[in-house]
Amino acid sequence: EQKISAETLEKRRRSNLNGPLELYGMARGKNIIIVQLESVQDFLINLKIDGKPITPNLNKLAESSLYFPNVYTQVGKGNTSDAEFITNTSLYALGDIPMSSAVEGKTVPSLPRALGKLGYHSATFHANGASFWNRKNMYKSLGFDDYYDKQYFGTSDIISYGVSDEVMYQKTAEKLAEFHEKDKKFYADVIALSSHFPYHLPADKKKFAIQLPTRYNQSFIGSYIEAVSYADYAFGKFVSELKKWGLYDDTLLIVYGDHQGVQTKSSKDSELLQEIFGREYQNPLDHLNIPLIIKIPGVTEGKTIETTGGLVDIYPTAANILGLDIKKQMIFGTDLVNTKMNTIGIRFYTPTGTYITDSFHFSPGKTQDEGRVTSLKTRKTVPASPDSLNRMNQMLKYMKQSDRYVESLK
Ligand code: GP9
Repeated sequence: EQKISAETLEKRRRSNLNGPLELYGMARGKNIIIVQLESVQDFLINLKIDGKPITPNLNKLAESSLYFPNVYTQVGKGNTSDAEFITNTSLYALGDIPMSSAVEGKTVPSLPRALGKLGYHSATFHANGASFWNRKNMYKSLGFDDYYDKQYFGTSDIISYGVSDEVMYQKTAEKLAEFHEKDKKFYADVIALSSHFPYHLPADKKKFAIQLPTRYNQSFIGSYIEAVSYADYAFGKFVSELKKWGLYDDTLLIVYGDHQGVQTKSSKDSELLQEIFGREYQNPLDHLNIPLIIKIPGVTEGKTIETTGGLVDIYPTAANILGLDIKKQMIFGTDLVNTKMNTIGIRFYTPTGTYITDSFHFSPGKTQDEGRVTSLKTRKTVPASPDSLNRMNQMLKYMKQSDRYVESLK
């Protein structure tokens, strides 16, 4: 098996980029806030139900940002914590073991480490305890300076595993304002929580969420949409807080969904999804599709970038906008602003060998003859061609190289 170097990866990335680089260094030296939204899928962005938007605050942000509607989750067994890992490293999750356990005790090259060299202070913010998902150890491996968890956020106004997103964002903004006052450039990795399964929004929070029509009553999809709508409300308050503290205009803000949230518990759920999509809900093209929004300080004109991407691409995309030099780092993703075409591998929630390109989704079968290709545009499925099977083998090699690299880290 061929060993790969950072240089080879960089060459591969470069050969697939449109030059000269767009948006390069546009947010150099700015503060960075990454917001990882729990269970938020892309179809909710700009969706209206009987005329009412579900995520008005995210929609508004997307209008003045780069919005990537074709990005997919790539998490494995570590779910939310895997999403944190992939975003901060541009390495594939191994799949059958949470990355927080896989890298315990190791030193992983990462976004917080790269920013640390430039004098940034890095911290994570999450309302649950940091021992959940072994995060405490993962944050150490990733080189974060600090984490703020349950101990900092307290136990008032609980939704699911921790304080409500409203409380979490408010206290996060206060802490960021403190960093700012002390003249510390910061990178904040904020992991929202309120829209966590099983999406039981407390009665006193319902007034902040979308009021769904009665046909959504007692449905799982209705509860999911309501919970995400509340998460959007709380996110909107975070944006106001950042503005209040004078942080918003000086910050690169990256927002994305960590992984899928929909479950079809009953035929009613399937019917509601059919109504929303105007066709059958598909896995993985609908199910694993998460939103990615990047707000560049000073840029007010929005742009939709259709390139297919995965969590693995967030770091290199941010690095281009920040003007960060990642040449010497093993980066398995690509810069979605400048890449000509992209292919991303997905496993664990889909059979190993699954990949998505800018035009199709490849699904491996048990035998080569059973491989299938689905067009992103028409959603029509046809048998896999030899070319698409070759691409699968290339993708598998690539993912293996990422795995070997993770295993080789000390
Ligand atoms: C709790 C939360 C759990 O801390 O992050 O995440 P999930 O169950 O979605 O992986």
